[in-house]
Amino acid sequence: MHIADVERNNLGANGIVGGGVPMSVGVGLSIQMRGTDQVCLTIFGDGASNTGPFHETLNMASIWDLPVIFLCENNQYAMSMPVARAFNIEYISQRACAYNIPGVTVDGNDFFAVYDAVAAAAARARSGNGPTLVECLTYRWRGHSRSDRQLYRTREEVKQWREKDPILRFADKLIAAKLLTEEEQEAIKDKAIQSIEQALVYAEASPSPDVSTIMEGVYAD
Ligand SMILES: Cc1ncc(C[n+]2csc(CCOP(=O)(O)OP(=O)(O)O)c2C)c(N)n1
Ligand SMILES: [Mg+2]
Repeated sequence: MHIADVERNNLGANGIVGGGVPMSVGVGLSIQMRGTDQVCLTIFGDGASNTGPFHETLNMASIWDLPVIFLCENNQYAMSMPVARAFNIEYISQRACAYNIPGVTVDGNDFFAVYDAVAAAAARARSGNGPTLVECLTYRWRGHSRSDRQLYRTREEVKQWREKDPILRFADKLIAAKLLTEEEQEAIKDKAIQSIEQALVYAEASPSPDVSTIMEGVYAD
């Protein structure tokens, strides 16, 4: 969960649901003040969009026309809470109207639909017109955690969504457009599996960090 790679402009995920969203106002303001053509993309869940910081952030990004894209990964559940019980609106993107910014909902399992929506939001941000809320409809295939017995949903529901696998749909389109062969697809898959296996071997062979480093990177006000 807590991956970050500042050198590649990935400022990190946050263990506090909704906690990462407000960072986008700081990043957006920084981009605006420095006058670069960067855009901040902040990704959060359906559950996060029911937290207070989500609303405060959209409001502030809107009044200052910040170059931010709010991307809500609506995977239908916040732990065991289905969106149908947590929202009284059809689409989370409808909330954008409260902040006078565009809000769109796309098939989050369709690579091209997501690409187009994010590209349009990035173009708008770069032209100084401010943020966009993009809601991507998708699904969480597995339980929230290993101890999740998933009693709140049916196997049939999971099966139906597994059939909409975004990676396979993307590959099918590339193959149909003759941009990819089935052999190349297999080779990409093998390479990915190999790199994961190598990472596992590397991690298991690496020494545990020294106890003296336990407080590194930890701070409190
Ligand atoms: C402020 C806060 N409340 C509760 C939790 C416990 N919690 C961890 S994940 C989660 C659900 C998050 O749902 P969503 O935003 O939809 O993200 P998803 O897990 O579906 O990616 C909750 C309630 C937390 N980490 N932080
Ligand atoms: Mg969710």
